[in-house]
Amino acid sequence: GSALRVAAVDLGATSGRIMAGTVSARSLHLEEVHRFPNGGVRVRDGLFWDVLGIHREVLTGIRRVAETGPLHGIGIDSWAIDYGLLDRDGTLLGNPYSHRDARTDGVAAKVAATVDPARLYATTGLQDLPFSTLYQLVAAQGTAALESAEHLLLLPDLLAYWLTGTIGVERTNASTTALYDLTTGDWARDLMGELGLPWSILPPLREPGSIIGPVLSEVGRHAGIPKRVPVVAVGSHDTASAVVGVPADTDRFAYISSGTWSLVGLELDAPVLTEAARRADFTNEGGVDGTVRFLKNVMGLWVLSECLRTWADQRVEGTGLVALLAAAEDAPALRTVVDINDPRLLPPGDMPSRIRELAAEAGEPVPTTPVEVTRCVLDSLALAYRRHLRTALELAGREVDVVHVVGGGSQNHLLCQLTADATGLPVLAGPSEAAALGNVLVQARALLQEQGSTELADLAAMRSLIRRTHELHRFEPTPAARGGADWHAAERRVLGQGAAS
Ligand code: LFR
Repeated sequence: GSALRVAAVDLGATSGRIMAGTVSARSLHLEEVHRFPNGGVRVRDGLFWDVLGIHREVLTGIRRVAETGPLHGIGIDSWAIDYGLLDRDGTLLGNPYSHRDARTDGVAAKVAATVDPARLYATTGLQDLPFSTLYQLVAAQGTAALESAEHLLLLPDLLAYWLTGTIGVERTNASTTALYDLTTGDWARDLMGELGLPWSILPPLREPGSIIGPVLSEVGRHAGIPKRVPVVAVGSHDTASAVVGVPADTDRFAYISSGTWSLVGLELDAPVLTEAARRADFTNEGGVDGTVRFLKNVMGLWVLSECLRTWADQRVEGTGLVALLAAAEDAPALRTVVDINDPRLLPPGDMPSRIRELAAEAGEPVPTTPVEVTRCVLDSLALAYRRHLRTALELAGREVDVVHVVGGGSQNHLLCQLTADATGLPVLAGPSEAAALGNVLVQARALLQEQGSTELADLAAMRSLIRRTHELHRFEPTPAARGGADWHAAERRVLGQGAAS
């Protein structure tokens, strides 16, 4: 058949991108038509998303796709967990909070007093992140907004609602909220009821790959988007789309979706809900086509980007990313390692100081220069990948031959090399726009199905098309790192730091 051309909206915590994706049986091409900065907006003591601004940028991007060629579909993915509330008129009740806002501090412990954490894990299968949607709703209890709410929408669903007028929550993203029961495949209404949360605000679930509906004509007219373009539910959790975009050619692979967060894990057919998995605090999120994303959230390049922001604010010389990475490559390896998942690294703010505090507290040499801090962050990330990947394999009873690194972090060659060294496995890096590719491919399959075509029938077919059309970088463990003795010793140091999470 002829090529399909769709708009993939891929929203990250630090930037949003709208891509034109063109797909045929033998070709897959992405063109970035619009990119805009994103970030939390502080209002008094709250940290919010500028969701109307995001909506405007999304419309601009979609219009640009339409202006430069045909437009057959629109798909939206974003970071998970955060949500907006609608009142009974369908009006947004205040700005969505960022999950990095402090209102959830202490909430997890409060909930644990009511709901046994073992039961919470058996129901949701999720790593106990302090900012889950569940904990955010508990923090919002008693607020006028929650009391007036008729509908809860996750961010991609809110944006899709503004395009189509249709209310629903896509399943992969629902699975990240801790409001979703992965054993029944439905919302965890009982759990919400026990916590006194209004479960009736949870909308119908929708499947990745289903058609949400056409763009409303008045929306299209104002925004310059052609009539009746279908909005398609993709894996609306960006990590679900990124895992679709992992160009694996076997099932013996692990992945790291490397962006603001690093999501480190495996694709499985069934969740791992053992007591060992709970103690290791591993996540079972829902993937496209019924797969399970068995993974660990690692603090990710957030730590480095907050360092860069701090140095830029303080006008520290020589702290551009390229220069820092080049210098960090020559800096002594594994000199300072910290527990990169320490919850104190979660909020925005002066990150280099917090890294120094963690190092001092752990009795590690305190990194002083930006280069030393950068090297410490990258070594500590690679060390976390090593440990969590090994744990994932043990818990799932699996073996792998390769680690696929996708997302923006796949362009960080030093981190990729350290990852190969730390894990002792070859790293295949790229594509950096895996989430947008996964978004495009799931849309394309849905639109092809409408035409009666069975092209791109499964994940293997989608991944094979990515492999044929995108170049990957290969990183082998360096001979000096073979055997992993240095990494093993460094890991002992971090684990000795106490509550390594
Ligand atoms: C990555 C991501 C992670 C999720 C975190 C917060 O962008 O979606 O998967 O845990 O952001 O939503």
